[in-house]
Amino acid sequence: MSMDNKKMIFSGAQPTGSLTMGNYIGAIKNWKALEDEYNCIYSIVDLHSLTARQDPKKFKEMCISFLAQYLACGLDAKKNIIFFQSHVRQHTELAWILSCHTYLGELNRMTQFKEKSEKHRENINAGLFTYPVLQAADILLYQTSKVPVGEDQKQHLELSRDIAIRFNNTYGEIFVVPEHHIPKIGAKIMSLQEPNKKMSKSDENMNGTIFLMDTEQVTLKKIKRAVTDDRGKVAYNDEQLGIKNLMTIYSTLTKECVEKIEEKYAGKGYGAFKKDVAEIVIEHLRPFRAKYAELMNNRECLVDVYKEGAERAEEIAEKTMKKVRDNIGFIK
Ligand code: ATP
Ligand code: LTN
Repeated sequence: MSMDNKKMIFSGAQPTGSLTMGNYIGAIKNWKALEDEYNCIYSIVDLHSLTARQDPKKFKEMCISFLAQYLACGLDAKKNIIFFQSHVRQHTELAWILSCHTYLGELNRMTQFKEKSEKHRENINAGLFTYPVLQAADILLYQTSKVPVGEDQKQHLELSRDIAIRFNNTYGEIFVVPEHHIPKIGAKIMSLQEPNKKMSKSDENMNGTIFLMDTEQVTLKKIKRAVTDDRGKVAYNDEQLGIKNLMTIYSTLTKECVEKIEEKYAGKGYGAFKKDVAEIVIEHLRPFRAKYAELMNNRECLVDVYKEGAERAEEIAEKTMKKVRDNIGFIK
């Protein structure tokens, strides 16, 4: 990737568990779509994952697996910078500085913090609370214009903007003020079991989540068992959240509009529809699984990707940090 005057994109996902259809449709599929038009930086945000307790051995393996999953989704390591967040020290340095410019009241309003601390009452740590500040540092370090994420990250993105504006007003124009890039359809894929709840990789009920690495049989079973309703009509509306969710998956993977899907299944039952959704998902994921297996058998190639990624990321991050340190008044 040459550092021409293309705008910057930054995004990331936590390497805990494995990628879901929600991560893919809400974020990663769109990352791929942006790789020619922008300079894209995609991070595996391992520091963020520490907000939950990790077993070191398993964590290491999950991180490598995540890198292979990113690449198996089609992200091109030549076109994009792909790296582990913990390899670029500037993230934590900027996070501290930004935390001194973020108000408790702002962090208190974050719904992700409320939800996660509700779910993990035994470990409500300070990192969980300041998580959005580290996220702001990730984004602002790279002079990012756009951040492709799912709907659930909108609030964190707004906070990143507020911090950037406040910082620029205090110390001069240092940061680009980022915008979120949220897809019109598919920004919030729902759980197959509780279609009023976001599909999530940390959900206890694994039947609600389609993992990209699920086997074909498991994918088929999960989709067949997806919760629907008793109307018996394939229609896209908020009264039929389960069907709406399956239609969203269908539509984003095939690029067919929902009206067309409604037409196609008029008069047909949910059984036929679900079978087709499963087939589409399985077909879509087949190359992913093959590529993933190949990459996991070629660890050296993965090491090259993350080492080179960190070097390239650090170069950009350090440029921003120099400006930050200078404008704050730290002695050189
Ligand atoms: P966790 O369950 O560990 O909180 P998660 O599944 O929510 O994880 P993240 O790593 O927090 O995944 O998110 C990575 C990216 O995927 C983010 O941009 C997020 O907005 C997007 N994303 C996550 N879940 C969904 C979903 N169900 N629908 C659409 N986008 C999603
Ligand atoms: N908080 C995000 C992951 C994340 C991120 C980022 C996304 C960490 N840093 C920077 C976009 C930009 C999440 O999906 N839970």
